[in-house]
Amino acid sequence: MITLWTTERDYPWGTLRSTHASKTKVVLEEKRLPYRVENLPPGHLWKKPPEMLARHPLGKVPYIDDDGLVIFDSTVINEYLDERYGSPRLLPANDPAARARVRQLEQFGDEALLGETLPGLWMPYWSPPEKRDLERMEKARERLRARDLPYLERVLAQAEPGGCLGGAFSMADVVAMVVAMVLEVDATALDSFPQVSAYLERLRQRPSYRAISPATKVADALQLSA
Ligand SMILES: N[C@@H](CCC(=O)N[C@@H](CS)C(=O)NCC(=O)O)C(=O)O
Repeated sequence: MITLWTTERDYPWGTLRSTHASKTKVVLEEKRLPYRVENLPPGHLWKKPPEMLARHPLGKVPYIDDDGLVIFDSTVINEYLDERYGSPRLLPANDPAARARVRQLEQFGDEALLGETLPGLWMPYWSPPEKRDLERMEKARERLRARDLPYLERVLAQAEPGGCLGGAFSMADVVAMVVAMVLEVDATALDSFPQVSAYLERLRQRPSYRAISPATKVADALQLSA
């Protein structure tokens, strides 16, 4: 059985989850792999206790243990799961150009959105409303509107109508699902980005989204994975 270490917590405004670990949850769900969740308190991400550092040298989440094999970093874990457990494949297996395209979109989501833009919007939700840095949150929304969403809108304009980012559902859509999660909590206005808005809504309809949805409480998500 695979164990996934993550951080999740219920709040009155929705259940919040580690964005990077949510990527791995989506892959586990899409591949219908049985897994159990070790839910670390959010403070562990700063304190970095020895048991975390023993499995991840940077003391970050996610990391997994697959029958004694410990792997860290969401992208590495997800590619491992894809290769180790096969169908449905989330990276095109036989076409290097198609694989590069999906990896490129995944990398954009990882670096630009999960790494740069979204923390400014997402981290404040882990605090009560009166303690949130509203200026920081608005700056993140501005960057979304100025850089990240226009790019996704262009990619979607060239994709199959009503479909995914790179043809069939892939690792590129996995990271976009995490974006869907953050923007759902924030109720970010997407009026200027109709393709992105409809696409994120389609992703929220996938059964795998239930495992990371802000509407799914921590305890209920544990039952999904059992
Ligand atoms: N590249 C890593 C990034 C993981 C990451 O930054 N995780 C956040 C939680 S979403 C974390 O553990 N932050 C604590 C820290 O940066 O020290 C991955 O893809 O797994």
